[in-house]
Amino acid sequence: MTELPAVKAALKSQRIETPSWAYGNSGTRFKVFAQAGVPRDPYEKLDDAARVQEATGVAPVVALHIPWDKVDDYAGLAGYAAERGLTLGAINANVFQDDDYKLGSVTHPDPAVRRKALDHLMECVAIMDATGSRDLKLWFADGTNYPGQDDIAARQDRLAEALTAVYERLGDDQRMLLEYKLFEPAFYTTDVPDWGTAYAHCLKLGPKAQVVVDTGHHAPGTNIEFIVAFLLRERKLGGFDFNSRFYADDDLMVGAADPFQLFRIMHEVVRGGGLEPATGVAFMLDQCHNIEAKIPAIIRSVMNVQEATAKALLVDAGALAAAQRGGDVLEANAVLMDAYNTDVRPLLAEVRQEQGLHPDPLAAYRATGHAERIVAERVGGEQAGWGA
Ligand code: AOS
Ligand code: ZN
Ligand code: ZN
Repeated sequence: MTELPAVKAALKSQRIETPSWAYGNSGTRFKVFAQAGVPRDPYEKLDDAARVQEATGVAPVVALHIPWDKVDDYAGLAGYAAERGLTLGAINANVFQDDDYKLGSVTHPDPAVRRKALDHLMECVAIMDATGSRDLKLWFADGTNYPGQDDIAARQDRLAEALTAVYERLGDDQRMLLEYKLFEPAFYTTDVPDWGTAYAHCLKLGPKAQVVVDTGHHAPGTNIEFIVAFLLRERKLGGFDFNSRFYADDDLMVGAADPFQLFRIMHEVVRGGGLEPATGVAFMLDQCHNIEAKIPAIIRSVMNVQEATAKALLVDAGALAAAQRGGDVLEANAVLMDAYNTDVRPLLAEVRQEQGLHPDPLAAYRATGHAERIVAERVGGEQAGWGA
């Protein structure tokens, strides 16, 4: 059993990255229901992110999305973030919304389109230089809808060529995080469909190329915690895009659909040393809050990750290892379930109070009146790109 002081220390030092696009009007695939008071620009997104950090104490990093967060002065945006106790996190490239990308971006059959996509990726690295971001997050919607549409292997060659060019552009302290997704928007093949494809490309590229596990990007029933354990062991787990799914890439609040799966994932993270900052695992949210209030939904998501982490930290590693070594199936399972069935809300309330925070982040946020103020002040919130 991890001693309580160590559990508390780990919970206090955990960092969860929130996505800029979750603060704006966004949805996954269909109608985006605009909400009053949403940010009108990246600066107001940071104002809202500061409220999440103020309430939770573990969400000081905000991921950006280009072009949705395009500004003239990225260093200035980083300064604006710093004034609010925030830092800018991963830069998310977007090569999935231009008409030119109908047949793909970096894997497109037309070299001119591939060049356009690569130029965008290089622009994102330049933005990382300005913001001081460590991570470039790459998700490719690239794929095909029909057998015969394009050469599957040739598309892998094109992908490798682009990834290699970006990898060579990265600074010593920068990384590229390659995200996979089983399907959507392509329906027959996706050029980076699974963890194996992402892993193979990252292995060839080198240590600065890592895999992102988006929890909504697998076939139903996939054992995600196995993927996490494997990638951690290979030191190729760059991070997570946390969200929940019932059927596809639903981008719902992480932990809302299957808190047991989130616990099992965090158990492998804890066991594999993934909570140690040195392993560089980024715990990012990647969610869209289409029908629910955005800031409270992000706060709830952060709390859900904290609860799963706390439970994972409470696993009696010694007893578990002994039961496993002894082949005691029921005891080993019982050790894990004991931790999962522990109500960790009192522990987290205590941790927050020790951090000088309100024990209930949602109550703390509600008391600020921020939700009411932004509706009054922000008329005409921007329509974000994703799912708009
Ligand atoms: C898309 O489905 C992926 O989850 C992306 O990671 C994410 O939605 C995108 O990065 C936002 O631009
Ligand atoms: Zn994602
Ligand atoms: Zn996704």
